[in-house]
This record gives sequence, C-alpha cells and structure tokens, in this order.
Amino acid sequence: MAHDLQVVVAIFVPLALACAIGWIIYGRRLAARGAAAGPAAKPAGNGAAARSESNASLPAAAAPSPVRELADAILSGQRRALSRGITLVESGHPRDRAAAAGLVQAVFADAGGAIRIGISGPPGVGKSTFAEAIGLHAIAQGKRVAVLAVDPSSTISGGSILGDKTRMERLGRSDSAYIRPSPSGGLHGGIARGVRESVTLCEAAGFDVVLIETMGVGQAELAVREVVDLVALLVQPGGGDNLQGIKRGIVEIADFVLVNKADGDLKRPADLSVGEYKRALRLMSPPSESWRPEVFACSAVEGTGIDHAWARIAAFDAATTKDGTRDSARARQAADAVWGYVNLALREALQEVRAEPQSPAAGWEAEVRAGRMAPAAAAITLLDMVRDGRSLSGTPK
Ligand SMILES: Nc1nc2c(ncn2[C@@H]2O[C@H](COP(=O)(O)OP(=O)(O)O)[C@@H](O)[C@H]2O)c(=O)[nH]1
Ligand SMILES: [Mg+2]
Repeated sequence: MAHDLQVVVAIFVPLALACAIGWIIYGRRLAARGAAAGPAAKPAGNGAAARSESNASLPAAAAPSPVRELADAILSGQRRALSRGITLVESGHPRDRAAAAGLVQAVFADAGGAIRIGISGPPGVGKSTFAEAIGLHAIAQGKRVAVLAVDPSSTISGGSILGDKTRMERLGRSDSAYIRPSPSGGLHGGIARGVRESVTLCEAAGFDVVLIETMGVGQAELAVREVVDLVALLVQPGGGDNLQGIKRGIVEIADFVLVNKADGDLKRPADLSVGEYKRALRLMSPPSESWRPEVFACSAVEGTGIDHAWARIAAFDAATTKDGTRDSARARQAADAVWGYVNLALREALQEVRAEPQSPAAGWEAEVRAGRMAPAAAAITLLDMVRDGRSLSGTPK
C-alpha cells in the first residue's frame, strides 16, 4: 500500500530484529563456549563491551538460520563463505540490509583483532603493487592478510588503468592471503560500500592484517580514514614543491607518506621528494595525537623499503594500542558509523515518500521549486510532520 511516515520507522524494525537475532545467536554461542571450554580467552576486540555475563542467559534460537550458518562458516575460516558474506554486506539493497546486519552482529564478538591499514594515493602510484609486497612481507612474518581493493577497471569509463595490479597474482597464491577486488560501481566515498562490515568479516575469518586499497581519486579518499587504524599515502617521486598535485587534505590524513617507485632513474627524485614531504608535514597537524607522520621512500616493485614500512607500521600499532588511542579512535569511528547508517536509512525512506506525487512532502518540494517557499522553511515543516507522527504520504489508509 501507500508509504507514509511509518516507512521511516519500518526501516528500523528489520535492523532491530537483526540485532536481536544477533544477540540471541551470540548468547547461544557464549553458553556453548562456557559449557565446552570455560570462559573465552580471546583478546579484546569489537565485542569487549558486549561480552557481558548476562548474555549467556539469553534464550536459544529455535533453528539455525542461513545467516547463522554463514556466520559459522566465516568463523571457521571458509573463504567462499567470507566472499558470500562480503557480497551480502556490499549489496546495499534495502532487502539485504537486515541479513547483512545480522551476519555482522553474529560474528562481531570475534572481530577486532586485525590491524587495519588504508592504502591511499593516486591511480598508478603503485597501491596494489605495494599491497602485494607488504602483504607477502607480513605473511613471511606469520600473519594472515586480507586485501579489500576497489577494482578501477570495473568502472564503465575507466577500462584498464595503467597496468593495474588489482589481482595481485603472487599474493593470491598464498594460503595466508585473501584478496577481494570490489567493483567500483558500488562506491561509497572512494572505498567499497560495506567496507566497514567487510573488515569485520575478514577479522572474524581470522585475518590479522586487513589492507584497504582505495580507488585513489579526489576527496573521497578521506572516507578510508573512518574504517582504518592508519593510512599509508603513496605518492610519486618528482621534483617541484607543489606536492605534485596531491590534495593537501589527503596528505593531512596520512600517518605514513611513502614515496614509491624509488628505483632506477626515480631513486634520486624520490629522495628529494621525501625531504619535501617532511617539510610540508611539519606545517600540518598530525591525524593522531600519539604519532608523528613519517615519510620514507620505497620501491614496491624491487621490494626495497618494504621491511622498513612494515616495521614502522608495527611500531605504530604497538604505540597506539598501548596508549589507547587506537581503541578510542575505533570507538569513535563505530559511533559515527551508527549515525551514518541512520542518515542513509532515513534519507532512503524519505526519498520513497517524496517519490509519491500526492504526498505533502512532494507538495512542499513543489512549493520550493516554484519559489514560493524557502528550502529551510520547507525542511522544518517536513521535520515537524515527522516529529508529530503526521502522515507524509498523500494516500490516506
Ligand atoms: N618502477 C616502479 N614501478 C612501479 C612500482 N610500483 C608499482 N609500479 C608500476 O606502476 C604501475 C601501477 O601500479 P599499481 O600497483 O596498479 O598502481 P595503483 O593504481 O596505485 O594500484 C604498474 O605498472 C606497476 O608495475 C615501483 O615501486 N617502481
Ligand atoms: Mg590498484
């Protein structure tokens, strides 16, 4: 039937249901764990606060749901299940939203254990090559590495971009690696839609390093900051003191600026660029209170500087974990994300209402378009209607 204000409210019912299902499933697992192996001895992750004693007494769910089965398969480290899970959280379709939220909630207490690294920088700078090099290095140190990359060749206009290495063949052959190229069609600010959830699923599947390669274009790059612990910005070597057209804002969110391609003829220009970026960064405020951004050169192709990069990333992780800034940043990111989802769901619900020609919402918009009403006044009128619970739909029930 027609949409009215209840559409807005109805959006939250599936979400709330999903959370409830997650709690129930979680409680069941806790109870099972408690019976089998005593108290769980996992390191604190996402679910540190959620792991309260009282959950163990939650009622058991009747039958294993498809979402529960998928969650269990992910938790047992099955790659195909992880891929299916990521497809679900990337879907963006309102129909999949409750299942996606339920899945993430079902594995949430087992996530949080990875170091989350954003790899940013313009197209062609070597992000994928670097991700592969540092991924292989981390694996050699005994880590399991997941890479979430936006595949730029999947854009309609893009075609293949500068010998793009999204597939990362060498890394892909390792049993300790998981590579997920996401189509850039579903982009949500330079990173794949649902990437926060994908990180959670990768962590639940047991990966201890999650690399997120961004698409590398424009201000959208800033979005990656919201889902990672640290950002490594890759830049090209080159003279000139204009930071080579890199947007200042993007340099400002970087914990590391890596001048890549420091090999062959580019070695010397790379070293000069390191000095320039160091000088530039001194004038900017660092993204984290407990870490001064570092600049150094590397060659992802030759592998030079990769061990140093990994050592410094490990130092960043150790410092920010110890002083609590990593967890407080994660807490803030998570809280902000709640409002991001609420904004999105509300906007979608209101768009639906707006699409109905008979609705007062559409009427107010027409008034604005005709120049009879100021946009701010129309917005307040609509928000008042929402607050008062009045129908925004034109078709009475
Ligand atoms: N000389 C040199 N070329 C590199 C290096 N890293 C990447 N490349 C090349 O730069 C091109 C783009 O690399 P890619 O990793 O796909 O860049 P992305 O678009 O930032 O992911 C490829 O042809 C790479 O072989 C490097 O350290 N040195
Ligand atoms: Mg790439």
